[in-house]
Amino acid sequence: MAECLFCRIVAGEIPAKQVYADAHAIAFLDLEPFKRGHTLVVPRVHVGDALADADVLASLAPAITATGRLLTERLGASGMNIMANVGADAGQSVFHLHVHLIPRYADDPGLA
Ligand code: DGP
Repeated sequence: MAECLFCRIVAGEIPAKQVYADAHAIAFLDLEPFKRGHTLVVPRVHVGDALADADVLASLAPAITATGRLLTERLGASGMNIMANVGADAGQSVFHLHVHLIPRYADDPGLA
């Protein structure tokens, strides 16, 4: 059994609310959402963060685009923050590359 939390979600060993999947990535709702629909896009292979492997990072692009469009359409978001934390000092808490998609809505308060 994999030790990494997100490897275990990818393997289906830990449940998550999946919103999108393709050959390279899955996207599932964040357990501690910053905004409604806050979603993580995660590669199926284990790499530690967004700077670890350019090919793996690039392989997420279709999933990021598809998931972002899906969230926008389904939730009526009027904007979106797309970001990745790299390293504990930047706020990374799970050390399996993940890209945050945070839908934004008219009149909601800012990130800061
Ligand atoms: P970061 O701080 O950038 O490493 O983001 C990690 C995110 O992962 C954080 O927003 C909360 C989320 N998270 C942590 N554990 C779980 C889990 O077991 N399931 C889900 N769906 N999300 C999780």
